[in-house]
This record gives sequence, structure tokens and C-alpha cells, in this order.
Amino acid sequence: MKDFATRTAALAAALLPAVAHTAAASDDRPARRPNILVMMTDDHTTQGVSAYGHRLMHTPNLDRIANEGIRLDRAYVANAISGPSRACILTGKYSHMNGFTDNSRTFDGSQQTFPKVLHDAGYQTAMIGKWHLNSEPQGFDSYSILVGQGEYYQPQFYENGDTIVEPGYVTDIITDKAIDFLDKRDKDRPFAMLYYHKAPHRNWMPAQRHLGLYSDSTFAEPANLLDDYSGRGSAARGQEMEIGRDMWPEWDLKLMTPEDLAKDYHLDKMADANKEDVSRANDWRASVMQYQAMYNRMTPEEKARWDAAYAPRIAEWQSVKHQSQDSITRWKYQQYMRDYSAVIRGVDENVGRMLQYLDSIGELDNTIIVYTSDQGFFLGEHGWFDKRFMYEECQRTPMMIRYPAAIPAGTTSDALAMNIDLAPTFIDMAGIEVPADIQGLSLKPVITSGGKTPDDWRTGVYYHYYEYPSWHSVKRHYGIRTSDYKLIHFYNDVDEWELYDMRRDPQEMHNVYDDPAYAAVREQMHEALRKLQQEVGDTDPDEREFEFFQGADKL
Ligand code: SGN
Ligand code: CA
Repeated sequence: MKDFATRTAALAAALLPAVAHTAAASDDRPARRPNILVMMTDDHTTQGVSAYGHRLMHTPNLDRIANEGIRLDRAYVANAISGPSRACILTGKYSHMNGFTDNSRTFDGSQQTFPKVLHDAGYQTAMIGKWHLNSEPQGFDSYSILVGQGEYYQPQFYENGDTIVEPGYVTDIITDKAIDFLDKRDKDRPFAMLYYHKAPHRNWMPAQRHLGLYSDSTFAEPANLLDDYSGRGSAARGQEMEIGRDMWPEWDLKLMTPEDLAKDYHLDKMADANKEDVSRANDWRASVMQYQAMYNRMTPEEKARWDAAYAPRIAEWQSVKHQSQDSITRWKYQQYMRDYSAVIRGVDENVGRMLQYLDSIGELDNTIIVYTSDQGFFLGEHGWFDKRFMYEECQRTPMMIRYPAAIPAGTTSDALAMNIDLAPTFIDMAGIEVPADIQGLSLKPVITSGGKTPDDWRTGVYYHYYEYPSWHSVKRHYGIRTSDYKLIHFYNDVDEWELYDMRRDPQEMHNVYDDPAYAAVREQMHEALRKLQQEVGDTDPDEREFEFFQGADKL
């Protein structure tokens, strides 16, 4: 830590002339530097934010950020998976540049990140919540992070070199900790805080007060819930993230009675019970044992309320499980949406609490507040849950920004934005020169102009996903999305291309790569992709393997 402090002081001194220059050169620099609050959730998708006009959920507190600021309608991630996305946001660089290509990597914390740049310029920095980068956070005055994926109840946190267990529900605790940091901060300096939730990550466990909240609700089904993937390639057909087939009854849907949860599931007994089907035996074992472990984190009172809330669902399942596959899929979809929405309710309430707290200390309007997610998610589209694909539901991510001093209220933007743009945006908005090696673009001209796309703005976003073979079996792929089209190349154990006309086919149901009517578009898109890969420096796809077994002590 001493080394870090010394280095910080030296760098701050070195930066001063640049900062002073920026101040002198621009008259519009705010009188005091804005605070920065990055609110991020895990797997929250635009279809689950009412500000995005979607069919499913009511999120009044999240919507407030968009209503009093800007909603970016074309915000995309560079790699739709947790750790990689977090590394992209921290560094403002693509995965092949920051090195964190899949969830099994260890983030090289010695590299430049936006919290370090802000810290060096005098900001107080904090990281609270889900970190998921497998190495100790650097560049923060204070951090309290979940261990690995984190737990919904009585979660473990790693802080000040110790692992501690906190009583309560994870979304509430992360908010308490974030507020506590703000309470104790040095009020003479601006702060930059990463307030990162675990929710609504799988297995979607609601807070006690939200149990049963949506048990009488029926959620609209996406038109392609029963997609058969015809006309798509082997990647869409070969995935393992179908609600009907791959969503686990125990872990995902909580279909285990208190009696079954009290049993001793020794590994050998589990294998014996499922001898005929080894892969199902492994899944079943994981499903039952993971669920039991998370259930057992609850107090006896919490378990009792949980059991009562899920009893009707367990009873219903006894008849549903004998129905047709399509009926099972449709029923599972409803249960999935009920839990996911209840977990989102917890997020929305806590975001509301954070906004109110900022208001109460007079910092609400001095703070650039961003709400985003580490990527989008499938809520039944194509019959799926999870993410990873470059398809729209998960490549696209919610991004709403509030800062009344510079961002007109109630604006929206169609500019192609990316998660790697956040780092340079914060640095730029703080009046600091953006380091030249950052690959993202500052969104300042977009968000301060009422959402206009600058003339020299990017015309395509780049994507590259690496985590295969791994969870959910989504093949490695890269591609480009322009405002009208999307071109994807699946590689590694296949060599397949897909082209979508996003204006005519926003659900990406018709791969037109081999359609002669799109021959010219296909050529243009190949050329645009080739240029973009040159520009971002990703010309040699990384084929390192995903390491399935991570150390238990990873952060
Ligand atoms: C866990 C989940 C997966 C999920 C990955 C990555 N399985 O492994 O469903 O895709 O995390 O998610 S679970 O049985 O543990 O729920 S990520 O958001 O962290 O990238
Ligand atoms: Ca995620």
C-alpha cells in the first residue's frame, strides 16, 4: 500500500500541469469536479427496465435516472460476460488489450484503470460489491467486494484483507456499505464510487420482503420463446441455455421441498441415483447441492418464509412436469420472470434509497450517476436465459446517465455507445486529459448535446466473446454491429458466419448471410469488420482455453 501511495503522490504531481491547462483552456469546466457514481447490476437487461419501454417490469427509481438525464438506446458491451465486461469498463479497452478475455482470467491490476486516473487527480475512490476479477482491487482508497460471484443471503465480503460474513440480503448490504463510505468520506474532495450489485444474477433469489411478490402475475411471452433455431447456425442450436431444457428445477426454480433440502447429498449417493445419464447426474448434483448451500445460508426464520412462498410452486410442478415440453417451457418462463422481477424490485428500491441519500447530503446534482449492467440478458427470447451471444438482448446493455449540470433531462440517444466509453467519459467529464491508449470514446459530446451523434462518431461496434468450451456452450465469436446490420463469425470448432438485417429483423431470426439479395451488404460488412479489427488491434483471435476449475480463494 505504501508503494501505491508514493506512486500516487508522484503521479498526481505530474498530472497537475495537465489539469491546470485543461482548466485554463476551457471555460465550461465545472466550478468543482463532479462526483462519479457508477451503479452496475449483474445481468440486468433493457427488457427489464421500464424506462426502455419494455413489457416486463416496473422500475420507477431506475427510470428516474433516464427521466432526469439521458437514456442511451444503443449501448453495447464488447464481450457479454461478467469479468470481461468489468475489465472493459475499468480500462476503457477491449478484452484482447486488457487481457481479461473470459471469467477464468486473473485481472492484471497493475494496468491503468479509470479509478486510478481519477485517484491520481485527487478523487476519493471506492469499490463496493461484485468485483469478479480474481485479483485484489487496485486504485481504490477503500473497497469491500463480494467473494467470487457472491451470495444473496448472509454474503461474504472481502475487505481490508479479511473475509467476513454480513447478515442480511446482498442488495441491501451493498447499498448500506456504499452509503457508509459516502458518510465517512473526506467531504473536501470529490468521490468516484463503483456501486456494483450481484443482483439479478442466477439463481435469482429475492429478498424476504419480496417473496411471492409476483406469484399471481403472468408475464408476456416473447414471440420467439419456442424458437426452433431454423435458419441459424450450429452456435444457436448447440448452446445450453434453453429455459425448457437447461434451466435447473432445484437451483433455478427452487423446486425442492424443505424435507429434501434437509437431506445429506453425498456425492456418491447422487451419482448412484442417476447412473443412466451421467451428464444429467452432474447437472442434478450441481443444482441440488448449490441450492442447498445457498438455502442453508438463510436463518431459520428466513427459511420458514421461503418455504411457505415456494410451496405452491412445488405443488404445481408435480403436475406440470408430466406435460408437453412446450408447456413446461412456458411454465418455467413464468417462474423465472417472477423471481427475476422480484430481485429487480430489490435493486430498484435500493437505487431509490441511494438517490435519496445523495439528495439528503446535497450531492445528488453534483454527481454523475450512471446506471448500467455488465451486459444484457435473455428473458425468454429464443427460449433462452443467460447471455454471451452477440445477439441483441445481451450485447446491448442498459445505460442511463444523470447529471443535470451538463445533461439535459429526458433525452435519449441513438449514438453507438459502448461500455469501454465509460472510462474516458468519466475522465473527460472530470476535466482530465483522456490517456491516449484508452480505446473507448468519451460520450461527453453525445450526452451533453441532447443525444446527438457527432459527425466523426463510430459507425460500428466491435464484439469478441471467448469463453468456450464452458458454461452454456456458446461458441467463440466476434463481429460488428452497425446501426442497420450485424455480422458475426463463429470460430474455434466451427467456421460459420451470420448476417442480420437489424431494421427488418430485430429479433435476429433470419440469417441472411447466404441470401443473394444481401450480397453487397455482406461485402460491405466484411470490409467494415476487417477495418475495425485493424483499428482495435484484434487481428489474431485468442484461443487460450477457459480454465474450468478456478481456485476456491479467487476474489
Ligand atoms: C455461473 C452461472 C452461469 C453463468 C456464469 C457466468 N452458473 O457459472 O449460469 O453464466 O456464472 O455469469 S450457476 O450455476 O453458478 O448459477 S457471470 O455473470 O458471472 O459472467
Ligand atoms: Ca453478468
